[in-house]
Amino acid sequence: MDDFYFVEHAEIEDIKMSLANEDLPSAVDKIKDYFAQLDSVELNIAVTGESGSGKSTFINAFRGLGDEDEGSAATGVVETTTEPAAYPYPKFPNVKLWDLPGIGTPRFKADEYLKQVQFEQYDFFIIITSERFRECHVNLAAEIDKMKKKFYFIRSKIDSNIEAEKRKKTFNEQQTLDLIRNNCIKGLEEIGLKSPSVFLISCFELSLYDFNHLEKTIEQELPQHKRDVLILALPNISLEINERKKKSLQKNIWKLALLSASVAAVPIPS
Ligand SMILES: Nc1nc2c(ncn2[C@@H]2O[C@H](COP(=O)(O)OP(=O)(O)OP(=O)(O)O)[C@@H](O)[C@H]2O)c(=O)[nH]1
Ligand SMILES: [Mg+2]
Repeated sequence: MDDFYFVEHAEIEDIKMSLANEDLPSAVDKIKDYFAQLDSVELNIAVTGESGSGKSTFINAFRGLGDEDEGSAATGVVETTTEPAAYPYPKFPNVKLWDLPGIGTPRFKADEYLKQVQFEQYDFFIIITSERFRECHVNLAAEIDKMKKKFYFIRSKIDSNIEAEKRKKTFNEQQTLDLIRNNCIKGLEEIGLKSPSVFLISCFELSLYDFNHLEKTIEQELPQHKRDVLILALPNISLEINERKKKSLQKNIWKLALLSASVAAVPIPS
């Protein structure tokens, strides 16, 4: 599957060859194989952080579900997640978000934690905090890096901070966001991380703050075949995401057109 990224170009050439040789059925078979392969691409996203940081709420939001919708992750004010639990996208079951147990308990050890949650199965990790980043977050990030996996830092519940700051006469939203971001970055740098980036998110207001930027960054850093699958699975929360979906679909339109044209080209028995 790792070679899939390169298959696309080779495969296009292959289909062209079949067509040039006037072998429509074999070109059609190749296109069918391509779509079957696309259906089988798996993407596993691990979501971790301290208990109560908003992991389960983020998972629901990232799948376009409300906290009380059918199939959503349980959320609440008491500790709810103790085992990794998979939450597939309703229309793309091979794309899964994993709700991992909370980190940061006194006995927390990053290497043991990663072993316990079977880190190899995830494509990348999302590390969430609703406050400052602490040593447990950085230790975990360092350990994930050691395992050659990617991670993204999220500072959650930004809506609560904005609401609280609004009560001040000198309130300025951009300044508040910059302050939170810089504070998080400084905290991460102080405990040993170089040039970290932090995404500010409110799961209650996805179209605000850095949600779109986070999605775009993840997409850009994924291999091509996984990128297409993620784009299609994401909820339609902004015009920008819809545009990206459109582009991704447009890439495959010629294949679908050829498939449908091939139906008309089947010889009719006398
Ligand atoms: N205001 C605000 N509250 C949030 C946000 N995200 C989560 N919450 C609230 O924070 C509380 C904890 O959220 P959960 O998603 O259950 O947290 P968790 O990290 O899954 O917690 P555990 O399963 O116990 O580890 C819930 O009451 C959520 O409604 C957010 O973006 N904004
Ligand atoms: Mg939870």
